[in-house]
Amino acid sequence: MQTVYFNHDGGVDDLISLFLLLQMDDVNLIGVSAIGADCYVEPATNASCKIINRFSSQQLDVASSQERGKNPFPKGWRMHAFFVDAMPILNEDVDIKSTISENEAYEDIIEKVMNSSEKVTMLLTGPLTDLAKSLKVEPRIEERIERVVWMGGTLLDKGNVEEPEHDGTAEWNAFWDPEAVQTVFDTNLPIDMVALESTNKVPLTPDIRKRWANERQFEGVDFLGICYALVPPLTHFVTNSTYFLWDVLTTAYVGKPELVEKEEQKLSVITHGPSQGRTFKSEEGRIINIVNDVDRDGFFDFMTELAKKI
Ligand code: AGV
Ligand code: CA
Repeated sequence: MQTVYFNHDGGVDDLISLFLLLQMDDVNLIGVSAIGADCYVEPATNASCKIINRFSSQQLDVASSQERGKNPFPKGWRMHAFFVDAMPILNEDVDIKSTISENEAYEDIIEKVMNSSEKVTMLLTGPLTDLAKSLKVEPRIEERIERVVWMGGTLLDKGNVEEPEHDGTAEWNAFWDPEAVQTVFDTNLPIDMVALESTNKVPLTPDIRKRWANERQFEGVDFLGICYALVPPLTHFVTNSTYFLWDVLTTAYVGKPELVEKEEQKLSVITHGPSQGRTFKSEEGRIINIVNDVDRDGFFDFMTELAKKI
């Protein structure tokens, strides 16, 4: 059994990650928080509560972050959380056990990690801002954290940021708050970084949508299909808006590590200038486990089977 805390930023794949995490038998989920990075934080927090109340019997209040990053996400992407939050499947009358926490995200992280009897796996599918803040406010959490599993970063020449004043070498979660990456890299925490090298292999494609459509008699698979109807698939070629299953792969890696390949490298991060958010190999860097490959079919089978469990 793994003890897991989940901090996310409310995108379609972040919210689906929460849904799938709740279906994993060997995961004890002790906390959830949302940050307004690739989302607006209010609908992201509300949607998270609704997913927990609808798809799990657990009581788990959701904490919301008040942090802001250096480089804001495009508004169009941030709107997705509103659409998920409004879905009828999340708005039926159900028992409301889980609500919004009184704590801010960083306070919730400190409280949950310090009170856990087991060491905690910190799963983050957005920027590292809340974790960095909790480490600064309460450095003792470091020894209570088993490892950090983060969707972010890349060693590829081409990242996924296409913004003025940037050279395109960074991944977005790192670009949103490069200093937070620096803060977390400066600890001794083991870090598994699910980089674009692996997530580039799991684009949303029309064939996977078709598969979910054909299995929509399962309520959880229907939920996947409806959520992924909000975002553009890979059809002709990759564009700036093409959707990948970045965070879902990161979450699936926690539940089924055999799905991926990893390599150890010493990495640093650039915090200023046109390459800010870029993670790169350097002798002065710190050791990171980079997840750089995935069994694509095994991954889609795993996530679709998890969705059938509800
Ligand atoms: O860089 C990937 C991260 C993941 O955590 N996010 C989306 C995932 O939740 C940012 C992002 C990059 N490209 C995007 C993103 C796109 N085309 N649409 C929405 N978000
Ligand atoms: Ca995300």
